[in-house]
Amino acid sequence: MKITAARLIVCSPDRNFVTLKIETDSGLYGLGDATLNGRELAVASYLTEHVLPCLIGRDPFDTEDVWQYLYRGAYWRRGPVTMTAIAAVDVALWDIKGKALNTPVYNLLGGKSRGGVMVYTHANGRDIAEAIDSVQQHISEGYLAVRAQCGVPGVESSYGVPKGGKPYEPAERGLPSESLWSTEKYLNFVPSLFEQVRMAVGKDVHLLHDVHHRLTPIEAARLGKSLEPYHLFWMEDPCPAELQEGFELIRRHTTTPIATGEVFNSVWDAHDLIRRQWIDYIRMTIVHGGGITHAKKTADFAALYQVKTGFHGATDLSPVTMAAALHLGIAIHNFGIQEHMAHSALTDEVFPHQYRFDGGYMHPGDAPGLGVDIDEALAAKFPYQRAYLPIARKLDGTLTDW
Ligand code: CS2
Ligand code: MG
Repeated sequence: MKITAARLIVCSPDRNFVTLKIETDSGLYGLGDATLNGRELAVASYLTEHVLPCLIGRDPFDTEDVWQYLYRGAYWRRGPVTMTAIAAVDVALWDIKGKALNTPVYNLLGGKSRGGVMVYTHANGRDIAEAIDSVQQHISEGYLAVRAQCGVPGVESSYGVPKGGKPYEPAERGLPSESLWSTEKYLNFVPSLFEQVRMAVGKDVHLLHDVHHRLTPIEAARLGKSLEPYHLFWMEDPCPAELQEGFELIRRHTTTPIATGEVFNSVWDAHDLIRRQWIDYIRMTIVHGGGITHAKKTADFAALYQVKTGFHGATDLSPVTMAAALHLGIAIHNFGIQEHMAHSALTDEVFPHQYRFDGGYMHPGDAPGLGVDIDEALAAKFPYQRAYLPIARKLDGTLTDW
């Protein structure tokens, strides 16, 4: 089998997506997600100008060699744009491979290790009462695990809390918005949030929280200690992770489990975090982490150190990534949990898929390949619109991590 064509479908059904379609001389095609929130066209250009011409004539079954060709052959290595581009090619080739062998991709990754993939979803509120209502709403939908985010009294806007009652969507059209942040107010507030949420939902529901890179290691240690009575499933992205050894300081002070890595794009970003067991869950996901090929290698490396997966799964990762993550998640032994921030109905219409939610778990479905498609005619009705993630400043104006 040979690759005969490779092209991008850039669309914006409620938010921007970049999708790679690779076609073959057998008539089979595969899809890959190339979406990098706020930098979508950088990846589109990298693929169109520098990658796709090199694919024509190659055998789509050669996923390992194509991956190495795109990784080592570029000379310049790693980074979110490069690794998202490589991921899109890799996932499309796995999709083709599954279709050609008439089997779901999970059967090529070890088969099913579990009946379904436990997922968590996002709950939020402008205040604690609203946040509790949102958590309880998702529990009533069948979720066994819920992330809780809340407005912080005295802080203009907090990460993860939508404005104007709309569903939370981090990227905003137009130029980057600016929000103010107060670590002190946040650290003084969050323990009361989880004291009241835990009291409202009882001990069995898995509760998660995303700090979103905003603390120093000692501040994260303080937060982790203060949350121990509420036994969170994890405290996510407690601080920026360029300084991997900063997590050792957090680890020294608290037993609250730690997850990080959604902004990572190769195993090297997490090498020390994993082998020192400074984290409990690795979040680097398929679309930004080099595809199924590299995500599986990273998961297998993490398994050696008792670190589980907790892949990123926000709405800015397309249903193609959701499908791929579920195929990998149902197969690997050290699966932890999968984020599932449900896409909009329009997005689901553009990307018809087999995966389904049932009683707190998701299943990728048994269609050959990934079990996801794209309705190109419908996608064409929603052209790309530049959008940015917000930026954040401290109360004194200092730029900080959003
Ligand atoms: C968040 C994301 O889902 C998460 O854990 O960190 O919403 C993140 O802010 C966006 O994916 C960034 O594009
Ligand atoms: Mg996050």
